[in-house]
Amino acid sequence: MAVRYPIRAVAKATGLSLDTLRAWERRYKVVVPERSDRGRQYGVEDVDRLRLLARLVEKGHAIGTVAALSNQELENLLAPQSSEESQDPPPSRDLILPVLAAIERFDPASAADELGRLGASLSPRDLVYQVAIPLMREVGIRWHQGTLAIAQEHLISQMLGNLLGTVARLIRPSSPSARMIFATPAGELHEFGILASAMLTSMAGIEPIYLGPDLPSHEIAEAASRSGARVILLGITVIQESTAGEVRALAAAMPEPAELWLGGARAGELDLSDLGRKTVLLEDLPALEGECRRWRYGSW
Ligand code: B12
Repeated sequence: MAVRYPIRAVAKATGLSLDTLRAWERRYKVVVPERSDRGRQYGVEDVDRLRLLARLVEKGHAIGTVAALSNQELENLLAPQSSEESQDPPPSRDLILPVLAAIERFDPASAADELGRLGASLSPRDLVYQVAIPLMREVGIRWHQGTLAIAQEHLISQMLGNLLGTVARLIRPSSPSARMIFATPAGELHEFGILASAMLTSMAGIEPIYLGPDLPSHEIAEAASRSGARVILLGITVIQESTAGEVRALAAAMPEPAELWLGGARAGELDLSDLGRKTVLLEDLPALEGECRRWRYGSW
């Protein structure tokens, strides 16, 4: 079944307001979504096209002049002039500084307001790459320097977790083609990698079933059986005595034909050679996005 997204999810994924989306469709027929009793239903290709248009308009092109171009022509217009520009823009510290300042002065309400503002104005992908990752990195540095207390780290972890969770729910596709379980093994508390992963896969039309951190293998396997998930994705940031055993037990207990995907700073240290399962080791988050594209254009 083709993946379909409701208009709110498309607004979130493209950064366009509901009014702009409706106006562009009415005036310029930029995309023609299907209609159902749940309202407009957009395909993945509609979302891709709207993202291209949104980026061009942000760069100063008038929608009236680009609306009729093919996707290839839109991509050509966006093509970087130099190879340096072809990378994602480096995260701007300006975005996260107000959040950090509020946390430093123990002002959770302002920090939550700032994060909420960023969540509302950025695309989910930018929220991951431009806010969540740099923010937690900076928190880590300050925590190690002793300028941020553990309580402040917990505060920001909690807020960021809530924000990413809310956005992941908002952009959940209305008719996903597959389900994926997100968890960390028992003893692993670092959860931002799997939260970020859940957001990125949601944008590829996969329904995330987010179980969260620190789960025994039999619970994860049971959830996969009952939900019919095609992939179990585990985040591994620290290696503990139990980690390899938990992964092994999960591989033995999980249902056929589900795949086991692993990512995170220490995942590469596990021996995955004889798990008797299809396993995918993800180098980083862009690699996960690549695997999701394999899913999107492949034959799952
Ligand atoms: C927040 C944090 C915590 C929080 C976690 C809260 C939460 N809800 O997640 C708490 C306080 C619980 C915690 C506890 C501990 N932590 Co800690 N923690 C961090 C911190 C500050 C940020 C980690 C983070 O979330 N970053 C944001 C994520 C998105 O980025 P990332 O982890 O760098 O991951 C990148 C990639 O690896 C990849 N990725 C990550 N996960 C995944 C998953 C998939 C599927 C994919 C595809 C990619 C991917 O994407 C990210 C972007 O590139 C880091 C320091 C730092 N600056 O990184 C230490 C750090 C990760 N912690 C560390 C340690 C040692 C611990 C503790 C053992 C206690 C301690 N001595 O401090 C405990 C262990 C807890 C446990 N049993 O799991 C070490 C790990 C060293 C190591 N790799 O062995 C670090 C690096 C700090 C350090 N330099 O010592 N921690």
